[in-house]
Amino acid sequence: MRRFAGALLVTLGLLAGLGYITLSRITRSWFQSDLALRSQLAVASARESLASHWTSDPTLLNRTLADITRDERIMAAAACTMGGDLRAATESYPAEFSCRSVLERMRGEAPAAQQWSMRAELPSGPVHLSATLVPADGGPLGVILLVHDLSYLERRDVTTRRLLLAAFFVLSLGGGLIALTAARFAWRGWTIELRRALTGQPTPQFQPLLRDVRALAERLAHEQEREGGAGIWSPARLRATLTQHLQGERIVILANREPYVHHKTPEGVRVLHPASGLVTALEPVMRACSGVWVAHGSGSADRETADSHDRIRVPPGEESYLIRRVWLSEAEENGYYYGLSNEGLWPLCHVAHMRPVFRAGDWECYVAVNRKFADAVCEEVDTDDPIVLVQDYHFALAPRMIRARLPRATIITFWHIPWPNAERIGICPWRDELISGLLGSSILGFHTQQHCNNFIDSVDAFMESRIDRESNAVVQGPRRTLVRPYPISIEWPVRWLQQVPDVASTRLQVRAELGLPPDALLGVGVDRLDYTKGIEERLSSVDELLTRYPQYRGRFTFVQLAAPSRTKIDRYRELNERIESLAAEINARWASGSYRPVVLLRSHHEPPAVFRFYRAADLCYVSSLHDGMNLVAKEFVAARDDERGVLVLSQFTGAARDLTEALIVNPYDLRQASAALAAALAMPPAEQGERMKSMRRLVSEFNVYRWAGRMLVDAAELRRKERMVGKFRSGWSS
Ligand code: ADQ
Repeated sequence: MRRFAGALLVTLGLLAGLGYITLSRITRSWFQSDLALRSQLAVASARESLASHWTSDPTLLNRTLADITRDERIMAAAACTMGGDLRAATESYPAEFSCRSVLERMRGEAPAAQQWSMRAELPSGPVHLSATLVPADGGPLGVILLVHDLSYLERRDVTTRRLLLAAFFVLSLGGGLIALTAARFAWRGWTIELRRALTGQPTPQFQPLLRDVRALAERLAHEQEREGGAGIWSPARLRATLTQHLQGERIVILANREPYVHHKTPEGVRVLHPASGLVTALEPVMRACSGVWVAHGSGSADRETADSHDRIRVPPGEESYLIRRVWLSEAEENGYYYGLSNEGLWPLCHVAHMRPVFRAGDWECYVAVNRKFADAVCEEVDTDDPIVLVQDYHFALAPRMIRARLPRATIITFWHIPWPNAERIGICPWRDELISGLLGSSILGFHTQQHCNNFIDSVDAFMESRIDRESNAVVQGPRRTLVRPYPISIEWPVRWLQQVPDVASTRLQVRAELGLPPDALLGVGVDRLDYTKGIEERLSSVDELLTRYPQYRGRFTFVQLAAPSRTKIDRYRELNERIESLAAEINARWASGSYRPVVLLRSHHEPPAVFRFYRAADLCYVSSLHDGMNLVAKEFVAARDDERGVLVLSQFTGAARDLTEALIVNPYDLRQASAALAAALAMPPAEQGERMKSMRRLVSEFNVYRWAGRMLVDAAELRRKERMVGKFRSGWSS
């Protein structure tokens, strides 16, 4: 940018210099012809007087010459005979210009001319000398020599130069400023700058990246084109897609977590909805499509509620699909779930500075459990070319295992967490097996293009295969695996909202339950208690907010809903303790009377309870240190049908690419995050409305039915192609 501004200044300097030289030449030549004309006019107007006094009284001729020199710029005048004798001259006439010498030069340089002139230097300064013939009937009477003062011309030159210098300075300053502004606008995204300029937002760092907005717009346009622009995705449209593209085939989902967990309680068996992004996204899809969900039966009452084939029809009261429960021993669960999946793969894939632990025993369990689940899937299918949706990092090996038993199956695997770069994945002792297992899929989905790129780079680094970069596919022998981004989302509208009162009443109720005044400012965070979610950073930002913005002390309360998660793992227990003591520390620092800035609700909340908090809050802060997507952000947006409330969102979530109207922050930067919280609390309702409206439009359109629909449409296309190739092959061989 500096080089560009420098080059511009030099160019402007050269232009100004050239301009000056040209201008001064032109004005000089104009001026000389102007003087020559003046001399001619002066002589012509005095012609009669000159002619009458030429031969008579020299005193009168002198007076005529003196009259001519009344013109302030004519210094002196002389009358010469054609023979070169002086007839008369004003007092100031310079001796340097004798009649003879001037006439000689005139005759030499312009023999036939009526007038001749030259520029000359006298000790007093520059002058212009002109010689003009005095016409008469019988030929010229003589010559009038006029000396013009040119020193004012020099003075005018100096003034012109100064003016030009000033103009150059102003131009270069203006040009420099324009260049810097243009460069800044070009580099930082002119729309962001423009919007900020228009709305006067004080926090440019919270603004989305233009690249993401553009990518989003392109994605929308592309999808609308492919899907014939058939409007918003809904359960009905998803069902229609299944019928249209896949002849209404049922689908089999393989996921570790089941959508309904049956627990024994003193009051009897209770059904719980687990706190899981995967379940949040997939359950509505299953309701829309029907089929079987194969999962670990983890509830204490799961066995007694399942039938003899380990199946149960759900949702309770609206039965439309099956859960097939797979039973795991404690050792299997420890090795496969807690060990390899959550102490190995989870920290491996999230850049949250937690070292992965790889134990050979855990790996053996992981392989065995993947086989167990793959077998269960094969038992549940009703054709030899079923559609199977394999979910997440718990089942990296299952796609190849299912493929081995059902070669014609369409296997769509979705990886719900980030896929790291090849260097990082390279530290896993079983990276080749993991990648190879995933390549058993027909389609492999990630939330973002970046994760797809990372996966393809990992294949490139560690596997024997051909990469078709044109169609983003990995080819191994006759098999292709398409690698595609499918950003996950939530159902729209969210069914739980029917059980939650409107925003105004929920605001009052929740504040009353928390013992807060009705006008208290409320922030909310909702997470599984996991170190990738940045809960410590979030609470520290609240602390920083109260330190730097004293006006919120006593007025702002942050409620953190934290569902205990993976509590068998030491790190999760330690995190739990750290968060508790951090909350206590912050509360001790800012407590006054009954006021406590942090309310920690460490328990699982059923979805309607979670949505109550979204509705009651003034802001929601999602501060993940790394997150595949993050559905909490989208749920908050879905909850706010009043188009109020501000989402503060970590730039390290997949959601930050879609929800560009949130205040985007780096959660590690406590100053920035606290400034964003302050900006959210002070944001005028109109701006909140604009941002929320735009995010709601996006989430409603990019809902989970679209996520599933797009994958199924891609699967259908693939099946069509494979069937066609199969037909040709059998034609060739017969
Ligand atoms: P998760 O890591 O589980 O999901 P997320 O996407 O935020 O994270 O979903 C969490 C879900 O659990 C939400 O529906 C939320 O409402 C619920 N929840 C959180 N805390 C709760 C609490 N205290 N009580 C009850 N419910 C709670 C993984 C990836 C994400 C990805 C999803 C879907 O880590 O990046 O978005 O899968 O692909």
